Amino acid sequence: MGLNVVEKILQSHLVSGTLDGEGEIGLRIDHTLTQDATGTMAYLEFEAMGFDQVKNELAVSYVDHNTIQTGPENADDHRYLQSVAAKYGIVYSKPGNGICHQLHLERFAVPGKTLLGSDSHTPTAGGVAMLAMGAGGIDVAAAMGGSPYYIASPQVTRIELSGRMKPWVSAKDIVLRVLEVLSTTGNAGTILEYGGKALATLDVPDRATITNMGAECGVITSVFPSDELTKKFLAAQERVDLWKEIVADPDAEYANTIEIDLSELEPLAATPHSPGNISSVATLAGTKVDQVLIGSCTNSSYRDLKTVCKILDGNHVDPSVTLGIAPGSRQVLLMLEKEKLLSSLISAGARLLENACGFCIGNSMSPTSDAVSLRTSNRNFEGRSGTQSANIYLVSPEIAAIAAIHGRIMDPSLMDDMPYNRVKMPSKFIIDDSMFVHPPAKGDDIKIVRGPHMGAVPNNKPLEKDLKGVVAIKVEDKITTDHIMPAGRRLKYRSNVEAYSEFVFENTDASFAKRAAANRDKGLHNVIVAGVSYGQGSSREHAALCPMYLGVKAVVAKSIERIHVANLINFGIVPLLFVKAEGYSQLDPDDEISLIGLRDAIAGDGKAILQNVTKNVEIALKTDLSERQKSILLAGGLLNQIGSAAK
Ligand code: MIC
Ligand code: SF4
Repeated sequence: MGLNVVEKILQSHLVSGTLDGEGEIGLRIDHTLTQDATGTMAYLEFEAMGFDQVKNELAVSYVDHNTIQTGPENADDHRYLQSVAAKYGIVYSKPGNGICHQLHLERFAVPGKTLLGSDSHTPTAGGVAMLAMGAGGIDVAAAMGGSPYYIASPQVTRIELSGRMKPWVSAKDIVLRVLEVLSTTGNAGTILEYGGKALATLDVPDRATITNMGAECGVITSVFPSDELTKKFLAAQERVDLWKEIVADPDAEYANTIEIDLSELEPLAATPHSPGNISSVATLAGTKVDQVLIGSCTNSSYRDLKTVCKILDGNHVDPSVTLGIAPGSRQVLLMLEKEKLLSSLISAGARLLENACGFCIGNSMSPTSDAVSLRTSNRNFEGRSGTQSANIYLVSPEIAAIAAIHGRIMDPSLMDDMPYNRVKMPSKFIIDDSMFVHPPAKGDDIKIVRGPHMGAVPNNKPLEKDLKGVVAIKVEDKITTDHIMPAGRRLKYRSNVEAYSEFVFENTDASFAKRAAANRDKGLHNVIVAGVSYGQGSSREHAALCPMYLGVKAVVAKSIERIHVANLINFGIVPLLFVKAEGYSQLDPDDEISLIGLRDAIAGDGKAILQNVTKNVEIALKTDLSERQKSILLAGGLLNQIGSAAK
């Protein structure tokens, strides 16, 4: 039987398990990436594990999230990251260089290799046939120390693309269509592999938009084949020597196939408050817009911004709209500058923003109360923008730029006066790697510089025999890591778990952190009760680490998303699922609960009975853990386990 692209890459990196879609597989990791918001903790963990050098082929530490620098915390963290990078053999990308995923695609991504990143949009590099996965920082730290990364032996779904996109339809609409089909839940063990005749119409930057936002489906990753267009992209980046062809064998098999005819696609939008709420732009036409923000790792490439420049050229932003534009990298900026395109943005009245995450993570450009904000980014979770009452719509750069001019969402198919020019990828990009700082050959003498606001990685105890405590909070379906651990103005506490923990569930239940800490101090175990798809979205391990610090010992949910399950296990929090969905309605906040023999249940078959002492009912729970996961949980987390092995 022939192999598909995913199987080819997996097979050449397999260190344990089999590709039969059952159980867990271990993969050798070639590249790692971190960004500053997750990186500080990842490197503290790397240090705590006791390694003296990174062991994987290439490790890059990007600074792109916390570049606001109101107060010294962010800058101190950047200095820590730079010193750690020099000491342990890591390439450091300075703030101002660009967004990690855009930069890794441009300058480092290699077809056929594996990449593990402490950011959920790491799959962006799948645009050049890299098997690129997001993970919690501690998993990335372990991979830098040479450990394999473990995923469920995946189901590969083929997305068969045919036809050609109409004017005003672009890559964002393809991935929005995929989200419409797959939704944001229930895809945890899946990898998406793109194929079909229409691949010839999609350059690497288009492909990277698609693999980037595929993360919103909750899949392991998304991958395109490596073909002639991949070669063209690598040649334009002066890296053609790294190209090799990786295509599916003609008789390759897939668990599922989804067909998308690009010629039938219309411009689409994700409406508030989920990337999975898809509507056509035509049905939203006329909606008044207050803010338009173009950028983020999904849509900030040269292609995207040149498209915007062309639309804005000779036009002006509507007086009632704020338009902000954040290029993805210095390369993008340099290209626009060389082609004298920046003036079209300035003349149109756009605000030029730093080439960083910025608005996307809600640490700048929060819109007005109740605003409608149109963005080209990938997440529109409630409150993520920094304005709880705002309504965020996710669209392509084309749709965003037109709306900025008109002050409302426009259906471009009804606009005869605006010609559509599809921007082509250049045959050569401007290369300037001067903001990557390479480590010295030996970092022994380098001193790590720690800012006064940094904390230590908190310890956890091995899993106790019984769980006895309270339901500390009960939440609904689709609770994202942005709900659990807000970013935005709280981002600057990322390197201090004690300080950051005060904001757990801040926008859902402001008294949670205080109550949980009080329970912990009384010796009670805290339990989080949740609905479907708990822990969607970001890879931020703080959404497990900070609850652990507050004494959370278990999450009991209808379902939990992939990266978050791994993060919970890594910090010794037991992920438990209701055997019957009605178990959810038998638990309320503050109920006294106990789970006698939890440790034995985890070591055994994962079946457990939770006693709701307050209501006098028994609720059946289960977990489905590999032997590896069981031993991490029993040890009280990965740090306890690897730390003792590395020393
Ligand atoms: C995000 O888009 O939510 C982030 C911020 O990039 C996160 C990482 C983080 O929380 O630092 C992600 O996607 O993993
Ligand atoms: Fe940065 Fe936004 Fe991309 Fe996350 S989704 S890496 S915050 S640009």
